[in-house]
Amino acid sequence: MDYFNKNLSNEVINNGFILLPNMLSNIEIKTLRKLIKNHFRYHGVSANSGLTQPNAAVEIPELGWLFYHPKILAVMRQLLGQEQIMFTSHCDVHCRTLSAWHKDDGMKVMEGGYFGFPAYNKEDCQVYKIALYLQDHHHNKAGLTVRKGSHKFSDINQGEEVYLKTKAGDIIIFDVRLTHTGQKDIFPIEFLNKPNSLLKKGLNKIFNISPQKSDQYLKEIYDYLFGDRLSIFFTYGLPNEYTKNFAINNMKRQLEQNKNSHLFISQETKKYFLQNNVLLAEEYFKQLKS
Ligand SMILES: O=C(O)CCC(=O)C(=O)O
Ligand SMILES: [Fe+2]
Repeated sequence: MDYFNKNLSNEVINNGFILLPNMLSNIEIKTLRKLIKNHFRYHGVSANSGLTQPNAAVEIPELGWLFYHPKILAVMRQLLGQEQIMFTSHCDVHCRTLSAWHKDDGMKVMEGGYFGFPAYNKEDCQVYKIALYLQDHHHNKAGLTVRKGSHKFSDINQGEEVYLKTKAGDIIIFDVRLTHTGQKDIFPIEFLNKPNSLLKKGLNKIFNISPQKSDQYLKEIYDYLFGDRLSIFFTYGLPNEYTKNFAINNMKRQLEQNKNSHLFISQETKKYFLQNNVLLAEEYFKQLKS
């Protein structure tokens, strides 16, 4: 099934990422927005000036269909070059969060990162994350910016910066070792950054409002005017030791953030994964049981 992009694997192996337009329909995006907004009314953990739900494949069972969506599975199989692929159970959902340059290989989270060691030059290390933004980002800088080719080295300052102009329904697939960032500035529109910093200085001088407090107010105003910035990140890989280690160690991080021990996806989602011939890294999570 080659209907996406003939050079998919080459592009991801060389650059570390690819943008695939129109993977989800408007109705699917609308359904996801509703589900996630509702979820964050009562759940989620505070992170990066917004809310995050780590381990969302377990914590939000209604998301199940997204992980075995036929288009997503087909593109992952094409990328990995084989029928057998593994779902890692990693899924973070974000609402109104800000970000900074980082990699998702866990090197800043635990000793040796999720792979157990720096795996930047390992060819069999093929663990790929899907980024799905639930609104357009082609007219602002609140989507994903990546450093091209940076999955091959540890220095997060290395690699040409590329902003990915996504529309709701597009996906980005990227190597978890790739350096990337989401929205860095409260106003993700370049020409507003200068007036914003002048405004903050003024508020500080006249009303003695700290830059942190005014950042918080300004962000609330921006979010109110432009709507909640929602995104879903989830990860698959080749069924091998790299993917298993990534899944186990990343699950430790997710549980720590959630302060619980909810390890397994629902029976219903598991059934559909198995029907779709997807291997589950959760088979190796028994060792995480406390
Ligand atoms: O906030 C974003 O858009 C990026 C999030 C991200 O990089 C992550 O969840 O690892
Ligand atoms: Fe990330």
